[in-house]
Amino acid sequence: MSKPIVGISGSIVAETDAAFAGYERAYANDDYVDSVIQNGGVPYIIPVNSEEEIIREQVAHIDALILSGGQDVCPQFYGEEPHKLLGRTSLRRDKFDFKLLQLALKKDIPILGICRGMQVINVYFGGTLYQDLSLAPGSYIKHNQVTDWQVPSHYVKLQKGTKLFDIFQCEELEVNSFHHQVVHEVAPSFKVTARAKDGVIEALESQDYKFLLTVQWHPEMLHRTEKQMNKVFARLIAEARTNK
Ligand SMILES: [Mn+2]
Repeated sequence: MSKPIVGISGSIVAETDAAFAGYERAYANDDYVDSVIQNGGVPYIIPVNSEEEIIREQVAHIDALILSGGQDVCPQFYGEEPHKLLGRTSLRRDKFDFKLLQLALKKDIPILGICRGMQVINVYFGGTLYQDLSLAPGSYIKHNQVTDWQVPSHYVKLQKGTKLFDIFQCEELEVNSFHHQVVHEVAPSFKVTARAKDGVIEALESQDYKFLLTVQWHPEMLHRTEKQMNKVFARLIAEARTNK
């Protein structure tokens, strides 16, 4: 049986090396690629572009989608002015991610949103974000860890009776944390599936779509050191296989 093709939303990085300073490169972090391979899928990085017809063709070729991490979502998409603590945004990438998501939903393939990907999905479905953690009442945990990325730093509590709980089969999970924004209002038709101990929302899932899950942490960065993190990729790929 052929392996499912897992699309990974790409990003753009401007080269800092002097000879090509500012030169744009299309990329995705290699950990997404390896997480897909280690769990039985075939990874394809989907480059950012603004052509709807091209994005439609890109989606036509994938069996599952990972919306990857990255910049803050432009607050205009949830009706807010940019707060002074807003981080770097990319309007080009927002537009691409929204179109990619729209077309992937139409095809009804399994989707996993990671970090920025979770925020993109929440905003797409009508939710909002705190533009910075300091604006989230009660938050006291460091969610932007300055330790190694493959080391977990805080706990999340999983909600029973959710797909996420079904995947991990435990009530508490140690995760890494590289975000300074968090979900504020949860999009209608989504439910919270995990929270940090300070109440910060760490995972969501759709109640309408068959498999539309989001996590605020980075399971791909942990997949070698914290073996259970592979489970979320394994499930995404298993869903893609039954969908094929
Ligand atoms: Mn966190």
